[in-house]
Amino acid sequence: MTTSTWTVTGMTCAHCVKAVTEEVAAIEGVEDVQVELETGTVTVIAPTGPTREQMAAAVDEAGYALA
Ligand SMILES: [Cu+2]
Repeated sequence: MTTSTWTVTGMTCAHCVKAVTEEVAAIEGVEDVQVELETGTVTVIAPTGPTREQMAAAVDEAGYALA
């Protein structure tokens, strides 16, 4: 398993956290997602990856931006 951390900008509430969590969790292979609202930190656990492209697409889909 690989743990990667990312920063997402624009999240302001629990709804934002839920939206980002759901989109990132839908990336192929992702096993766990932890989103910290205060810092915008998104921790992803997966066998490999995800790639920056996958993360950017998922975060964009949720309506936010990958830093
Ligand atoms: Cu929100």
